[in-house]
Amino acid sequence: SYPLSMAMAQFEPNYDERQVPEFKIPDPLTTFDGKKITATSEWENTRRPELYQFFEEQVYGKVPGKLDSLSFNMVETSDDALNGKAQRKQVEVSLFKNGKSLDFNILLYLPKSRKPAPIFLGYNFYGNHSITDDPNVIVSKAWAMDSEEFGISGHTLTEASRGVRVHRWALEKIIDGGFGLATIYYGEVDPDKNDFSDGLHSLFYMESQEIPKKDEWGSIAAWAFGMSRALDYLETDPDIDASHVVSFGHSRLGKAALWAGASDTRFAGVISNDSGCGGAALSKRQVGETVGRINTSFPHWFCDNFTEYNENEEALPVDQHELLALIAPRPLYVASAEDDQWADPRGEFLSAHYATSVYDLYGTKGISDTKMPEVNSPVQNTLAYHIRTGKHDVTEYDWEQYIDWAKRFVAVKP
Ligand code: GTR
Repeated sequence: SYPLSMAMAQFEPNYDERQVPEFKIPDPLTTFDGKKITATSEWENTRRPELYQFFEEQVYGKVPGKLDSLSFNMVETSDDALNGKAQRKQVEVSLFKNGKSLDFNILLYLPKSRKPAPIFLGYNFYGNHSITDDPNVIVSKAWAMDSEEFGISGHTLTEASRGVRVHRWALEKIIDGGFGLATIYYGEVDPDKNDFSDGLHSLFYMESQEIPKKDEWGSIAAWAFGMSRALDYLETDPDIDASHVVSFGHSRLGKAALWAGASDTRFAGVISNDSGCGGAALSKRQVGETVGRINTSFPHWFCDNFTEYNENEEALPVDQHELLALIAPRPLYVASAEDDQWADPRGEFLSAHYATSVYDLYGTKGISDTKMPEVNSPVQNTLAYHIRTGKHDVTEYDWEQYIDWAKRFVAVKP
């Protein structure tokens, strides 16, 4: 391979290990001013807060204030879902701030065999009705990304996309495993476009403000905030074991699931499915998608301060393994796919490995090996990792691992 010129490097993704720049992994257990952390109390009182603050102000952006109020409205419910195995609920969550409001809908399936049930909570890309063939699931009226494949045009969801993402949600397996599933259409919380006039952000503007400030939230932080508000609802539902809610997400929504888990310690566990750049993958490796590339393609995902690291990853005093470390010692599963080199599977693996020192500090087990496991050979500890065969997606195989792991590390049956 030929050395790339600096200008080309911005546009040509690198997949060659030999071209990975040399860099020092920032030590999760050394403070920014060089103090060694040796006790969980020091981690919790000193190091974790400074790391959290960095990610908040320089990467995802701060939530500017608190809601005035929120309310929950049970829109629909059935005791006879999934051939009688499950209970279905559709709950509208309304958020109020500065005289404005925003609604989003949680679709819930709960196993009738286990009450209260632990839950996987995760966003979907194309509407709650896309995850199941169940004709009773309400079609969202929110803005959607057009998709020829799924028959979505005019940014409007219709019956045409019912069930188009069934394969990404192993619903029967989840229910049979004794878990519930809660999902939300992410476009109801913040439409995925570079437009800050709509979605959650607009509720929080000071007078005459039109876009978030440089250190204020982008869309990922808004989606994470939405997950926390969904958790507020789950805590009120007696059919749900809200102390065992796992935040789950794929890709951009995996980035949101990680940030939700880092910023809200009520989440009992986190699953990052192929989250890649700005998610589980180390930024400093610059393999596949880079900070400059993601901030250019998706200028609304992160806070504006993050653009200071475009083509400048070496200036980052942190890396994404320290985002993972913010979740410690809670169970965390990082998963990659072999054909998803854009998300840098090796960078996701190493990130889990380098977060392990914080799991060790708590006496929990992470990924101590520096060698990546073979494909389809999960390593499951409190911190777990797998790389499966196949492309950027969520598969039955992924869910089989998540369910097994969650049974062992998150919600152990009495
Ligand atoms: C890609 C993006 C990734 C990932 C992915 C997805 O276009 O570059 O960071 O988020 O989309 O969400 O499927």
